[in-house]
Amino acid sequence: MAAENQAAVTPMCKELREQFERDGYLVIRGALNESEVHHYEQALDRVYAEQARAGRLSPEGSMHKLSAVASCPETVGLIDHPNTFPLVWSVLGWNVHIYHSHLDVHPPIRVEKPYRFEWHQDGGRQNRELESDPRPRLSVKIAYWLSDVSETGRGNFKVVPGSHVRNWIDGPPRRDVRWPEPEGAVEVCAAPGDAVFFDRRLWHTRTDNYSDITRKGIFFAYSHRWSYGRDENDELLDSAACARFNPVQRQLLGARLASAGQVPGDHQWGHYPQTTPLHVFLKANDLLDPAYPPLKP
Ligand SMILES: O=C(O)CCC(=O)C(=O)O
Repeated sequence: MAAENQAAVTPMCKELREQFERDGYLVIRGALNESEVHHYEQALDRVYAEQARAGRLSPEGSMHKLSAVASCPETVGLIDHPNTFPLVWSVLGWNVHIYHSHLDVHPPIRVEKPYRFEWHQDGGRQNRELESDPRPRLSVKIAYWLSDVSETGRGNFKVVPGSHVRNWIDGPPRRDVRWPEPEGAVEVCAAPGDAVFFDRRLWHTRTDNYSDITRKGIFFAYSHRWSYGRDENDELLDSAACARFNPVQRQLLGARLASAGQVPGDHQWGHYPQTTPLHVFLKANDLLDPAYPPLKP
């Protein structure tokens, strides 16, 4: 699936940008076709079976495995998928990487779980350590759905539309204290192959899956290369598999791009656009945009 220069040449259109700025998320219907869904689902099932054999599932049998491509190299084609990746560079620009990713499998829950308030914005301490209101976006995330969450109650992703510009939502004094759902919260419904693209500041939560369908999804969070990655890809980047990835994919996975005599940190900071594969690709396709600072030539 990892075709050379897979990144597509269609930037986010004005209407989608307005919708994204208003709601904090977009649903991309049919981002993956049927055979892609099959391919990625099989790969995810393989990792799930390995984790099950190794006794690494949660008590209720779920998997939340970090570093998606390192854990499952077959998923590499998702990271610069032509139907979704243009949304990432349209918003964040070319100096990006994947800082956090996960493979998720959530089988039906048979015994009711204790209540826990799980609403959050992504980024952990970013939400304490940044002082502005609203806090800056910093990252965006794509969720690919491989199971059918087209009806509510199947462990759907739940969001408060428009909440990405609010630093705070009302919540309980402790996470185990039952609390009303935030006003306006909706479960996002998606068919297999749909993707959800969201701003990390969007208040969101996973819901418990009490349906009969195992919930399966793969998540990739993108941020700028000057922010520290949470994924662990060192072994992957040294592996034979990585040699088959295209240059943009290697950039996204955190490959060292500095050449002899260059300070690696300077490269991460974006000092060398001419050897940053996504910049090279966007420039070659005339996709740099003087009107949008992250994409200024
Ligand atoms: O799994 C979900 O539906 C939500 C995932 C989530 O909370 C996250 O990606 O930060």
